[in-house]
Amino acid sequence: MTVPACCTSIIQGPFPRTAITVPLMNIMFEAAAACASGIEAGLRARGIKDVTVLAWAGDGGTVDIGIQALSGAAERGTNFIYICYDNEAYMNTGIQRSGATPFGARTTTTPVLGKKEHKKDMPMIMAAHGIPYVATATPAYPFDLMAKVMKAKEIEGTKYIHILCPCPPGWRYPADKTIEIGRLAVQTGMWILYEVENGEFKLSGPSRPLLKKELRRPVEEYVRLQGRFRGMTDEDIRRLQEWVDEAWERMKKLLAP
Ligand SMILES: Cc1ncc(C[n+]2csc(CCOP(=O)(O)OP(=O)(O)O)c2C)c(N)n1
Ligand SMILES: [Mg+2]
Repeated sequence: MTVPACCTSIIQGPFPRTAITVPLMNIMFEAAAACASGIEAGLRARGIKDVTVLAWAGDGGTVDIGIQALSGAAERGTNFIYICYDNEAYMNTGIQRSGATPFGARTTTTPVLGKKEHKKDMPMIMAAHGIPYVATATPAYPFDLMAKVMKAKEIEGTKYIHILCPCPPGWRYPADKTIEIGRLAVQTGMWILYEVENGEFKLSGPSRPLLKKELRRPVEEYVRLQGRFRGMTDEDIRRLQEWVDEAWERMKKLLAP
């Protein structure tokens, strides 16, 4: 496993008190995919085939600073799984906005009015690399998440999984609402659960009925539960809703008939 600077660096802990039970390299912020590429090449050179190489990085470490190393690894077809756990800001250093922060969210670098740009669509960027497997997930649907990781493990080549991870202090809500907020992200359509297998797009269980707009809950329900969105005006919420609906229209065109 490789882990760049992020909140996981804290969970993994300093040797010998690590909570992770596999060999792990804590690497520079931008280098998760580059380091994992090196490990994969080393294993290949030694003829070792029964080890899964996993890069595990935050959204800042993936969609901003780590994107070039990740894109290079995907272009080379590096045989590894790259997981981005996305709490939608640089949380370890105290909530700075990232490319993955959604429109309207207040962070320490987008203080009063919230972020004015929309979230970068990283899973689609990875799908455009033509890699064999891309998936989105959230721990609010744990069996869907586990099934995707197990599937990725059996596929040869570059696999990318993007996990939306609600963060109580960063999103400003009580911790016992974590599952509810993860589910609302999906039910409002803010976060679409899908897989791209060899170029073929497929919606995953909880997102499948939501192609019908009337079955999606309004994004306002998701926004109102979180303090980070407190600065949003009604017009902002309308804009966010429009962005969600447009994402679904694009998804509709990509799905196999
Ligand atoms: C080159 C570099 N710049 C800045 C930092 C400081 N830094 C450490 S962790 C972090 C935030 C990481 O954000 P993200 O990747 O989203 O992971 P999270 O902390 O949210 O889990 C930053 C800015 C660093 N370690 N290296
Ligand atoms: Mg983050």
